[in-house]
Amino acid sequence: MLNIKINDMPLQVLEGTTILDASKNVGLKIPTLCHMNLKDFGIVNQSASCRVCMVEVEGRPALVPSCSELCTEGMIIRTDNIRAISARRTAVELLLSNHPFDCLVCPKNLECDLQALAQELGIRHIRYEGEKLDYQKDTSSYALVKDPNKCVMCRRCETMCNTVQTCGILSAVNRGFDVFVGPAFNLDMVDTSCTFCGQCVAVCPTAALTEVNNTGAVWEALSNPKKHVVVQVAPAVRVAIGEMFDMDPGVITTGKLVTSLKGLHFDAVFDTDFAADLTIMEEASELINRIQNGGTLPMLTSCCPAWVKFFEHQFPDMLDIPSTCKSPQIMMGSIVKSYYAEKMNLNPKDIVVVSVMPCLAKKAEAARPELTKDDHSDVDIVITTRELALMLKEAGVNFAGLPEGEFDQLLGESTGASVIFGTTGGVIEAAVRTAYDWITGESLEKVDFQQLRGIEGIRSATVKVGDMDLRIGIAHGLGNARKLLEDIRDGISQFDAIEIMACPGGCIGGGGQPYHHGDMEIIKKRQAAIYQEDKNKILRKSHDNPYIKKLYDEYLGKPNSEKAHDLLHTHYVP
Ligand code: HC0
Ligand code: SF4
Repeated sequence: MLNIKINDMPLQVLEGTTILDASKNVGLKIPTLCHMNLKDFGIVNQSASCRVCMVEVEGRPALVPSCSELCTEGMIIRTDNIRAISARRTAVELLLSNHPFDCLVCPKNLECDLQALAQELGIRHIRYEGEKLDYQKDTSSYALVKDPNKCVMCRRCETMCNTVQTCGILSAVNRGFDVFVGPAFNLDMVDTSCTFCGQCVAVCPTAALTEVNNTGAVWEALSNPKKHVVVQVAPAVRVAIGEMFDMDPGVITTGKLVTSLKGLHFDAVFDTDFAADLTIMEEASELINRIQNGGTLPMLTSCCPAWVKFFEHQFPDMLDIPSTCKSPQIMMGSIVKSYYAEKMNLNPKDIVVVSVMPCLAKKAEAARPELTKDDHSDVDIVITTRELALMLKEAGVNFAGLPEGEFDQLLGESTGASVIFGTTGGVIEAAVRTAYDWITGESLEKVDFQQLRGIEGIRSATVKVGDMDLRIGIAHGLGNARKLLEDIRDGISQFDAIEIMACPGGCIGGGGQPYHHGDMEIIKKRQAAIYQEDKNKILRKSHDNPYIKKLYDEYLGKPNSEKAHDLLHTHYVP
């Protein structure tokens, strides 16, 4: 233990503690900008580049950045004197000196960490206003927009992309005044091996990285009387959107969400969870088929589009391992434009499928040519949780006060198995619930598989299914996924089935969710809410969903039938 003093307060701290953490532990707030410490996921950005967290240490001629400076025995620290406060103000003013002043129309208005700091530090004019950068925005992708003029070189995105996701897309381009973070040679994002996971967007403190905003396209579709506009909502949206309306993290808002969408006048409000049940029917059948007929094992889940992009780019030699199932969002689009269109006597070309997703990669997924049939896409427009919240705010909806609504049938019923898709470990748990019943011919009583749950980056468990030991691997975060896949390729790990989700925590931590501003408790609360929603359901196995049975009886035949393959499966491209 070390003995230190902060602002005259004597303290004991463990060796290795930064001044910032020591201060935080006793309730002292030091402002930060570049700093990021997502402890539960082992994610730390300690570039100390912004100089916003400067403090005074007795005996040191210069101020020190509290985020990277470790406490030492006898250290005497002041976080609150005028010298430290002035230095912070100067650091922020220098950042603002070349920052665009378009806060009113900026996509991060009221969500921007730099704006919040300027407010917190009482900055009312910029003493050093100077030359501005004038780079083109990169709008090359379906998923994200990069505006180098708003980059403050905090390097948070770089840490997420390179250290956590191991994608290696983002690093410093140019030097001195001209510097910003972007891909090598300032390539367009679409020409890189970006997975569009959106984790860089999730942690960017300004609007240097934001999602492509598709809300205009949704408003336009809704106002076109010739279009039948259907909306679907992903599992993780319902446990997060409330945060945008001052509700506590982890509040389940499924019914309010449905009511809000009906209020926007969608012609039908469907649940991606229904399609998640459908995915399990196809995926569990594929797994059993591979196990019983000597097919390729392990089978990897394929519903996370950033993960799909990642393995296409990084493991082109292993493209026979992933399941061929389309993701639930795409399965829903495909079924809407076939089964539902037939039932409703609609021309698929007149239907617009809108998805509300916690994810940016879902925007890019919907545009994949492999997911286009007879000249129409399965899904037409994807908006994030944040974008839907903004639409509802535009419409003046009092979300927290809305009554509970019910999804529309035929594609609105779901089981607990599908809700847990939204968290790491959930897809594979859902698959096990169905595979167990199908392999053993018995009905599984205890459907909670605690051994598959948790937040560690890589997990493994063996589940007894009849006489068989089903070996399961789980990873979330692409760096963890890379490690798991390399171990499989090198023969170090052997599994039958593997679930991978690109975002830390799974979809609950997706790049399109309300900003968590580094508070991991929020992700944990969303996860707890997902499991609670599962518990609240009467039906908790996908194959028990009566509308899924009806879909197979009336239209698809059996899982993995020719028709099911045509509509619900895909292929991957290196
Ligand atoms: Fe997910 Fe999904 S669970 S990827 O995280 O599988 O985005 O929520 O919608 O498609 O269902 C995201 C969330 C989905 C899909 C589902 C899967
Ligand atoms: Fe990297 Fe993901 Fe951002 Fe692409 S979207 S630059 S892969 S963090």
